[in-house]
Amino acid sequence: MDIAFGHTNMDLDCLGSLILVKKLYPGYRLVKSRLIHPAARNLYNMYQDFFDFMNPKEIEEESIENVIIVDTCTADRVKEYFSHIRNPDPSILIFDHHPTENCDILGARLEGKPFGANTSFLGKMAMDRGIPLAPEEATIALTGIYADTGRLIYENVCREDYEVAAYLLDMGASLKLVKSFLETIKEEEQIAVLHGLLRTVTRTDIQGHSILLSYMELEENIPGLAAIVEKIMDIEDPDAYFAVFCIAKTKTILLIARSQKIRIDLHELLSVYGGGGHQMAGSAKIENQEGPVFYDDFCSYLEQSLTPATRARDIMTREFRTIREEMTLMEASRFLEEADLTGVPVLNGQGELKGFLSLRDIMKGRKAEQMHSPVKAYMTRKVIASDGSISIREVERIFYRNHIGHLPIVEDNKLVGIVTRWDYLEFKKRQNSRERALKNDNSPEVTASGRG
Ligand SMILES: [Mn+2]
Repeated sequence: MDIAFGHTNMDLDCLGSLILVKKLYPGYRLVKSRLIHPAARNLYNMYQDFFDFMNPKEIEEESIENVIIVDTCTADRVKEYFSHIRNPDPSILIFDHHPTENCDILGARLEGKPFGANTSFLGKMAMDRGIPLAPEEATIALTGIYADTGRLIYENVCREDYEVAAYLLDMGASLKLVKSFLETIKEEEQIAVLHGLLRTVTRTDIQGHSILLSYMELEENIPGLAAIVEKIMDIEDPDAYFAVFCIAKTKTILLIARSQKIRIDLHELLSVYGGGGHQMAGSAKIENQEGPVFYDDFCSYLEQSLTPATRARDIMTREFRTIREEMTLMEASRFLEEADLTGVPVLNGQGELKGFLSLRDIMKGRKAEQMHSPVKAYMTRKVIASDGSISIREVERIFYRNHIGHLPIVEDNKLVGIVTRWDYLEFKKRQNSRERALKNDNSPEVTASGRG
């Protein structure tokens, strides 16, 4: 017999992947996990007939020849199945979208693709082979993609996620149903935790990053904590959020983290705690530690381990033009035109920043027929300036709040640079291409033969 399964505590991406395995490898029977992730329960209940799952116990009597594993390459997450496989040496094929360098499944052939969802990986294969899907199957698969990509908006999203989503829509996937399966925060206890976290979460600046931290003690683990953490991420929009839950009943600490920045690599950060996940989403389970002690330790660990954020001084233009306050508006106007600028900082004889003159200010002088007046009569005196240590996020906030496009950077009373809208946009562009390059570097197209 040939079988396929995903990780323990099957989630929506797991189910999406499995429904496609059934199409791609029709001879394989699907085996269900003892645990189904709370977020996946409704979909599972609705569509169980489409999966036609076997229980792990039922495979005990069978001789298993081929095994397909989806959405994990960690032995620990599939041990519940292997304990029922009598055959000591089945051939194993893995399809996984997680960073696959840590594959520890004995003798497996590993196919890795860094797509946002694992379902996209199998969906791409089905699409390329022109395999038709029933609308229900397409709905299941699309739910898996939406779940793992935050509805196609997380940083992990690739072109392929979109392509496969389009293919699934063509196959009749229902967005209405997908949406209903994605509503994860419904239970009263989840809403209570959400409110509790919103009350207690703190925002701190660590190495220039805006970080959310929370600590909460729970009597027992409740389903869907990750969904609650993501909800708070949406509301608060930090660079990263680390939520520590101390579960009294099992005496374990659960750390759930989400990041929006490639510089805050959760996969790497949480590996110290034996945790795992992606760069942008990770979790760890910590045993035998006092909650408050762990929380304090973890906060100082973050202080030491986070790569510093980019600062205003890293992106500012150091070569900039200035004018003197005694210059006439006429001269200033010509100067701006020649230099092709829309505004310029104004300095006094000591080189101190005294104001900012924009085209708009010159217009006012022109209307009043005062072009021979000195710049200082028309310049904006209340210049919004900053020192170079502020984060890019703060630069952004200053631009938006004050409707300005130039931010002079002043240090020791001297103008040392200017951050313009252009500098900011260029930075965002570079950041995006760096993230893409990094993602492509990591594309784990390997055939691992790890033993474990
Ligand atoms: Mn997944």
